[in-house]
Amino acid sequence: PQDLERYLAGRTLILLSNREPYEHVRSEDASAEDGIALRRPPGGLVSALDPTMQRTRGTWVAWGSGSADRETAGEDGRLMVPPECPSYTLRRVWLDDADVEGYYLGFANSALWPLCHLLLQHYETRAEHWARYHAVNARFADAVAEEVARAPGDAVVWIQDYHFAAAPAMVRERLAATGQKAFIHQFWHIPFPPPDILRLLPTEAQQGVLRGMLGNDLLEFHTERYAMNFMDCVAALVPDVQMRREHRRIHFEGREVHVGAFPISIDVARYEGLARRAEAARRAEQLRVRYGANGATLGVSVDRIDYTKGIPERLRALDQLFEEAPEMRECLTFLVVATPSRSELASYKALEDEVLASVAAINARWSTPEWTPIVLFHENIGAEELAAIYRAGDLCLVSSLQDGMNLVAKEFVACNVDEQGVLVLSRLTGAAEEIEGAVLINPFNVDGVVAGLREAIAMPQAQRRARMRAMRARLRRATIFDWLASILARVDELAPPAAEPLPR
Ligand code: ADQ
Repeated sequence: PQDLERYLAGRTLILLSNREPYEHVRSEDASAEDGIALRRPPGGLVSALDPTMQRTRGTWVAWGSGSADRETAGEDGRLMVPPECPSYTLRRVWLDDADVEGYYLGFANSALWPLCHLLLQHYETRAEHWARYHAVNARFADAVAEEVARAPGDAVVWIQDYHFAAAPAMVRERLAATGQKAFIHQFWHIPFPPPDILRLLPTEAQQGVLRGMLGNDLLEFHTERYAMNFMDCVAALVPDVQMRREHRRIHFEGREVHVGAFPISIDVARYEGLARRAEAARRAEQLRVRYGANGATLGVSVDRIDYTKGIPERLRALDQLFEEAPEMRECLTFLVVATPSRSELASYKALEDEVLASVAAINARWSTPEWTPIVLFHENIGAEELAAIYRAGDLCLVSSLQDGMNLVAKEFVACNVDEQGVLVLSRLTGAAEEIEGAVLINPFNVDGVVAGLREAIAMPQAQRRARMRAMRARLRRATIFDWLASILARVDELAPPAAEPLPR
C-alpha cells in the first residue's frame, strides 16, 4: 500500500464519514485509563484508510458519540490519533438525540436506505427527518470547510456514503464563500436506484439529494449500473444539465461532475492470513466435527440482521429443502451468524424476532436426536473466529435482496484456503457482477435457491476446487488497496496539479 501516497503528494486528505476510526467508550476494564477505553470499529474501510491517513497526516471528520468521546477531544472536537503514534487529526462533530433520530435513524436509514435497496415496503418519509438530515449535513460541511482552511497544501475532500448526500454541495458553497478550493469526491457504498424510485422522495428531499451529490467533482459507485442509475435520475429529475453518458460526465452549473464504477474489496492478505493460522485450522476442524460430522455438508452465512440481506428468505429455502429432499436431513447443517443491527428501528427489531422465531420453528420441525439443522450465532464475532467459520464452510450462502457489493462473499473466498467451498451468491449484489465461479441465485425465487443449494452440495470436488481457485486468483488482484489506489489515481488525474509536494 506504500505507493498510495504518491497520488496525494502535495495534497491533504480531508475525510468525512459517519462512523469514526477511533472511538472512546466507558469501560470497567482494568487496562482502561480513567475508565475510558479506545475502540477501533471493525471494518475494511477504516483498516484501508487509517494507514494512508497516518502517512499523509490528513483530517478525518466523523460523528463523535458518547460522553467518553467528548472528554477525550479538545473544546473544538479535535484530537490526534492513533493514541500510540499521533499522526493525523480526528475531528468529532457532536449530535444530540433529535439529530440522531432525524438524520441517522430517520432520513438516512428509513428513507434513503430502503429506497436505494428498492425495498419500498420499508420506506418512510417525514418532513422533520429531511430537515434534520439537511441541518446535520450542514454542520458536517462547516467542520469540513474549517479543516480545509487549516490544511497545508491543496485539499482533497473525500465524503463517504449515503449519510451525506447533501453535504458535497454544502462544502462547495462554503469553500467558494471563503475563496478556498478543494477537489470534492464521494464514495456511495449502497446501490443507487433508478428515477422511478427516487421520485418517491418528496420534491425538496429528492432535489436536495441529487443537487447535493452534484456538488462533487467525482462520484464513485460500486458498479456501472448504479452509476448509470444516478445519471438517469439526474437526467430525469434535474433541469438544466447536459451529460455525456459515454464519458460518464455531467455538466452542471458550469462544472464537470465525473461518475465512475470502483468496486470495493477487502484486505485479502489479512483474511487469508487469519484463516491460515494453525489456531484457525484447529477451530475449523472443531466446527466441522461438531456440526458437519459424518460427511455432512456445513453451510455458513454471516450478516447484520437487516431486511436487505434476505435472511427470512434464506431460512424459507432451507425449510423447503428439508421438506422436499428427505435425504438432505442430517446431511446439511447451517451455521447462521447474524448480528443485531439498528435495533432502535422497529422494523429491525421485528426482523430480529422473526429470524429467531423461524430458526426455532425449523429446528423444532426437523431436528433429530443427533442433528440440529440450524445453529444460530446471534452475536458479533471477532475476525479470528469469523475466519475459522469461513474456512470450515463447505458452502456460503449470500441471499441479499439487494446489496451494494457484499463483502461477506469476498471474505469467504479469501478464507477458503482449503479450496473446497462453494459460494452461493445472490445475483442482486454488486459482488455477483464481479465474481465468476459462484452459483448464482435469486433470493425472491425460493425454488431457485433450493435448486442452487442442491447444485452446490452435489458439486464434484474437482469442480469446486477449480472454481474456488479462479475466484481466489481474481480476488488477490482486486483488494481494498487496489480499490483505494484506483480512486486516488482517478482523483490525481482529475484534480488540478498540486502546487508542490508537502513535507510529511
Ligand atoms: P454492509 O451492509 O454492512 O455494508 P457487507 O458488505 O456484507 O454489508 O459488510 C458487512 C461486514 O460486517 C463484513 O465485513 C462482515 O464480516 C461483517 N459482519 C457481518 N456480520 C457480522 C457478525 N455477526 N460478526 C462479525 N462481523 C460481521 C455496506 C453495503 C455493502 C458494501 C459495504 C462496503 O451495504 O453492500 O459491500 O458497505 O461498501
